[in-house]
Amino acid sequence: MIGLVNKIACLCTVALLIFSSVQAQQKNYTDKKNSVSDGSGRYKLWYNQPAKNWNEALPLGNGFIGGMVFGDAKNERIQLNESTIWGGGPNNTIDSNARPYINQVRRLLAEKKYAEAQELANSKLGPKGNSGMPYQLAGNLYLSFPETGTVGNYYRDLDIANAKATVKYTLNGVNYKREFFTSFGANVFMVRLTADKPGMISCKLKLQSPLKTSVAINDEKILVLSGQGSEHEGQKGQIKFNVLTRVKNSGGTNVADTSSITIANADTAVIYLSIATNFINYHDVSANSMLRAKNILNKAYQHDFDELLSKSTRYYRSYFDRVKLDLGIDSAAKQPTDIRIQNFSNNNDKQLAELYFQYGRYLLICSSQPGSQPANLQGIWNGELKGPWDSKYTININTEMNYWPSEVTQLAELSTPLFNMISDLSVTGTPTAKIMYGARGWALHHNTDIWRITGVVDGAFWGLWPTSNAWLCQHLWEHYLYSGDKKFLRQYYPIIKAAAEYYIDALQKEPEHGWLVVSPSISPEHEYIDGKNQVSVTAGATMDNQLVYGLFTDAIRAAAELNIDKVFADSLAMYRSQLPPMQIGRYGQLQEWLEDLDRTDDHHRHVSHLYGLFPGNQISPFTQPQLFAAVKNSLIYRGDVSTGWSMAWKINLWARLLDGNHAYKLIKDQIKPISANSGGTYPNLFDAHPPFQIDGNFGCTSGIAEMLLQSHDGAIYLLPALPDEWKDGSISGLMARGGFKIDMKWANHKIIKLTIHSSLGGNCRLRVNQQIGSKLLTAASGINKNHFYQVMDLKQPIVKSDDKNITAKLTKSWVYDIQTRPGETVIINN
Ligand code: FUC
Repeated sequence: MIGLVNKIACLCTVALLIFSSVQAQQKNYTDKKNSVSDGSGRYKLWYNQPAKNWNEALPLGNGFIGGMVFGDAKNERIQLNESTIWGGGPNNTIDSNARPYINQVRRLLAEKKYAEAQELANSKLGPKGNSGMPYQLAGNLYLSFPETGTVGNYYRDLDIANAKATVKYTLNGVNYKREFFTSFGANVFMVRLTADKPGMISCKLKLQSPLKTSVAINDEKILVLSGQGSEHEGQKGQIKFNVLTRVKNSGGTNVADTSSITIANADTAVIYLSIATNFINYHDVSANSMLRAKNILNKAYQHDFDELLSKSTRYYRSYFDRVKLDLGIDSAAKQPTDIRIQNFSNNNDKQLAELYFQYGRYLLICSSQPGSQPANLQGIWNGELKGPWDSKYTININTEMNYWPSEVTQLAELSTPLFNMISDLSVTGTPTAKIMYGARGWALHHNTDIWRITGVVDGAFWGLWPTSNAWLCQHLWEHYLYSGDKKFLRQYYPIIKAAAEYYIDALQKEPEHGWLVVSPSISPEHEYIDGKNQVSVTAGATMDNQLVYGLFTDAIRAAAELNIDKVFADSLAMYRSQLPPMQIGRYGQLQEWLEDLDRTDDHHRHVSHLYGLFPGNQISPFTQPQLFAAVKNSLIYRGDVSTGWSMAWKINLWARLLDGNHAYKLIKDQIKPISANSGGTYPNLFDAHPPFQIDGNFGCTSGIAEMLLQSHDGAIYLLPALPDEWKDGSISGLMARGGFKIDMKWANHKIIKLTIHSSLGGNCRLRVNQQIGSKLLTAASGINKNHFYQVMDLKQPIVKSDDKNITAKLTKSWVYDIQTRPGETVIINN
């Protein structure tokens, strides 16, 4: 083994020597080597300096462990995460005294005593000391290097095509290189240190953590950090974890003292690092973390860096390579990433939009893997003991947004952790439904954590929102729509059904119209003005109505797909007919609440009532033109600039409003350094709420996909919202509902080549903004017979606006049908 390591080290040294002589001939090394024009730097984030702070460090991860690489030449820091290191321990937050107060709040809302309802909710229905547990960091791996002198030729990158980070620099005439990756498969964090002269690698390794920890060296010369998650809000810290580090060097020495490892005069050194916890599931923390971490480390240690890297890269690329986007490239792309972010809103750096799109896919692959926890507010990367909003799961938008790109950008397997969490929540939410609401089924509020809590957190003003079960179930149904996987639907149907049962029992009859409404609830985190009071609690918020309408519809359709439960489905249809219709208010807007309370100067970050447009698939420009126009008015009133995730949502919404230029304007608002009044993008391309929140990254990736392809409302709409800036381009591998995979190339806004891969067969109905003269296509007529394209049958809206003719203004489009067989590929050249 050592021989092999030496050989590899020699090869590396030769390669480095060749590399450095080439480097010497190049004046402007970084520009040339990393220019995207030759393709080599297309998927690289790169910089001419180390990270000065966390938001400049570069993220690596494999769904289980994560690392932020800072890249300082003399003092390297890798901040480490493991997805199951959380504060507290198994618990739930169900409020067993809540029910009578919920009933009282319901009565007050029905009597329109809103301020009183709010007061009662605030005093009686808030959390009882526990607002969920924080996701915590494991600690840091520090490498300190003894060299003094001035660092030259500094270069740092993250290659998202290969999930690998690199740091290079010259010091005292030696060219150094550091490589980092998080192994998919072997589950270790890997570092390789090399130099172009022998014997030049010397450094000291230390592990540190702000959590309660101890550090020691064990018999096998392994550096061991043993730690424990924090006690938080009365919950004892029950997570135990271990970080293990072992070095394999060629040449020189590698000596351990009591709390560090010192490498001296090595030719090459490879660092293996594993992290494991005692977490088994939300109610079981009985695993042996040390044993787990040792097994992982020892197994990985039998393999060389390159061997682990090539296996890991192969796995990673099996996801990443599924979608290719090309929007073109220009000279703006020659700059380092931090400079490109600063310039993006002025220079139409098309390739940066492409990089940002792919970065969202990279981040999902690295933070959500089958068997891992779902991506939380920070994905898997959090450098604090108590990150922003505890770095947990906010399920009134943020967690859902994390998974918006997964189906459409062909990463559906990565939703498995979300689906598993929904299964858990359907269990922990059952007593919540029963005890708090006297209902069957399952329910939870606007947050959860690794322990799958389901009670109200952060105060009733924001937290008394019980409709997240419906939104989560939408992801289950959508997975079926994309995949046609009946086995999956059969497995999850009981969870969808139980959520619907919750609403059958919990919906309240609203006195004025007799509509069935969710009460009490809120339009997420927003408030209306009642006299002098700001009030959030309400009955029949538009988003709730849409969510329940969607849930009932999906449950009815799921039962039909599975050919089961007809009686139940019929009863749901009856309840669904009693839900409130959408209402167009006095300003021509879609009302956010049951009463017409919207304000035209309201720029709140949440756009909850627009759920029906996206991701709800309920509002069609073709069959609901009034609603479509009202949504547009609401969005215009809300404005563009906001927090990171809010802008990302608006990209999707403007795409659904078929306005590519406005969607692109939002991309420009998002890909820019943060300012005093808005979110934006950090130098490491992380989305800024601010602070860092990963949802905006995922939301923007999804928004770009929605601009290029949509597959709801009865057809696959190709290039529905193409901005002027992207008049030429191509994309391959985007998914459309019904199991269609689409590749297309366009020039001057017109599709010139289209490839449809049909995995399930059936009618493929296309909508395009151009005529396509292909014998393969016939002009479409009637309803799309493909059952994955059924359109939701909505109630007619109530229009209060004076403008009774409010309607959508649409550009002409053409609709074609093409019959496909399962497994067939159809190519259309135009
Ligand atoms: C919701 C949002 C905030 C933030 C938090 C994590 O509370 O309203 O803006 O995104 O989640």
